[in-house]
Amino acid sequence: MSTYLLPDQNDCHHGASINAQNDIQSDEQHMINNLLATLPKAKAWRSEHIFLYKGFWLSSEVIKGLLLIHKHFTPQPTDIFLAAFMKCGTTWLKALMFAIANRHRYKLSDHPLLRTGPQSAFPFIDTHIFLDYPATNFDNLPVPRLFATHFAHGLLPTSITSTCKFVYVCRDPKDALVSKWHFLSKLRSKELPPLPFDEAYELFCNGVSEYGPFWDHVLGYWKPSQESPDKILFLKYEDMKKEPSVELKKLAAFMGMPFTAEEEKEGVVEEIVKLCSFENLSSLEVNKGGGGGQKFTAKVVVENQEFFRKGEVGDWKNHLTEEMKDRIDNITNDKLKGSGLTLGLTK
Ligand code: PAP
Repeated sequence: MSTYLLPDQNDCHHGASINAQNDIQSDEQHMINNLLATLPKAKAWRSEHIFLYKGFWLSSEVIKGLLLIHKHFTPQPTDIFLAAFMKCGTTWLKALMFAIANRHRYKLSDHPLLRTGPQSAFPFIDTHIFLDYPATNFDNLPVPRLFATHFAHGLLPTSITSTCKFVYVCRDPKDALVSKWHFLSKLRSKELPPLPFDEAYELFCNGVSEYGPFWDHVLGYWKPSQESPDKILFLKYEDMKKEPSVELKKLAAFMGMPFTAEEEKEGVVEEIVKLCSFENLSSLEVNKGGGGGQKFTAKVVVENQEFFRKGEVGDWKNHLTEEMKDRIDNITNDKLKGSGLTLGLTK
């Protein structure tokens, strides 16, 4: 059963009547199986195969999640989605957004994030939607309801993308690749041979990895963020590392909860930055293997500690040769050309 933090009740089970079974009705499962049978497939990083669905490579589990979101999720205009490609900053942003939204409910010195991993701050909808199916009920979540997703903008129902605000965080693709390879290598099915880094690199450059292609994902949010900056806030991991307070203030204002002059004077911004910093969160017992984590499928639970590795900009230098770096930078330059977006060291 999934648990999420709710105001004034720590660690509440969320949902009015949650069914912990992965209880997809047989006609729906049948429909999903039929769909999977028609999709092109490729080597996955975690499991055996990923499937090409509407231009993006997805695991069978999250395709199921996506179909259920389309069928069952009713957005509210106050909902705020945190969207990102894998390993670009979801854990960090989850903590920050939760801390911003609930700053009048909790004392920062005795904050639930000190006892519970950021994964529990709010639901990762891609899988949550089917873990609790068919009784998934998000009505208990406080307003604004916060959701995280790795789905590309174009894959989500327009009922969501036209109604809700999105915070998108992206990162130098070289660091996202390295982080993703480490993460999914740990989760990779033991029945499969390990995925060597060079092979993962090749797949990544060809766009083939869970939720990829990376560049299409980023552009899918970048373009609408330029047209409607009030609807999509586009953040970069690197900017957040460099000037966390500046980015945090931007984030709070976008969420409709700007810091008051008094809060700023009292140092609330800096305190939230500190609470949610890699150094602080990764040193907490609960994030060092002290229990808790994120349930991805009925069988796969990822412990909190797996979401904290180095938390640095530029770790790609320890994994990529000069030639590998140039190739990926060239792809990034090509793909982003004319968009006005730069990533990593590219121009
Ligand atoms: P997800 O896609 O599985 O949700 P996500 O949280 O987006 O993962 O990314 C994890 C990365 O963010 C890790 O990067 P690394 O492998 O390069 O180290 C992780 O260390 C980093 N990270 C986690 N929490 C923070 C934080 N509070 N501040 C900065 N970086 C963080």
